[in-house]
Amino acid sequence: MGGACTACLEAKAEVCDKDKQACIIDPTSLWSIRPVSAVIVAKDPADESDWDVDGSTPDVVVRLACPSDSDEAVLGLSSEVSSFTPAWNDGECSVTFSALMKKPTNITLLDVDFSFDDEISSGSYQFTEANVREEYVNLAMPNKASTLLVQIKPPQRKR
Ligand SMILES: [Ca+2]
Ligand SMILES: [Ca+2]
Repeated sequence: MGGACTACLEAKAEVCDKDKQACIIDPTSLWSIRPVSAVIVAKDPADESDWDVDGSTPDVVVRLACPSDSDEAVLGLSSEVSSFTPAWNDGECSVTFSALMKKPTNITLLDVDFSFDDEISSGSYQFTEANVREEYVNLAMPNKASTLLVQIKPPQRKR
């Protein structure tokens, strides 16, 4: 017995659901949401002005609020990258698969300034199991200011 479960993917944190005789993603498995890269439009769509007064490239940070199994969100903050096509290696937040399926993840892109930061875009995304299986999701952020590629990083394998 258990033939259907022999193909469960350890790399995707799959476990066997014995009742369904199927592989499901372990609800307690810990994934990371990571900003990979973004494409920022040349001008702020709100008023067609440059992101910075001198017309220089925006100084982009990504703020993530991952859902958790409690009411408290888990935050991630990327480093600042000055580019219309910024890319990051940090800024991830961790989330259990069950929390990720139940609640949306909040994402904010900011242009860092001396006084008040410009909000480039901010949105709330309910990721799906299909997103998790595909691992990379390209999000069209609200107000058409940007697109953001995020990675839903599989759990590190225990050794
Ligand atoms: Ca600015
Ligand atoms: Ca700036």
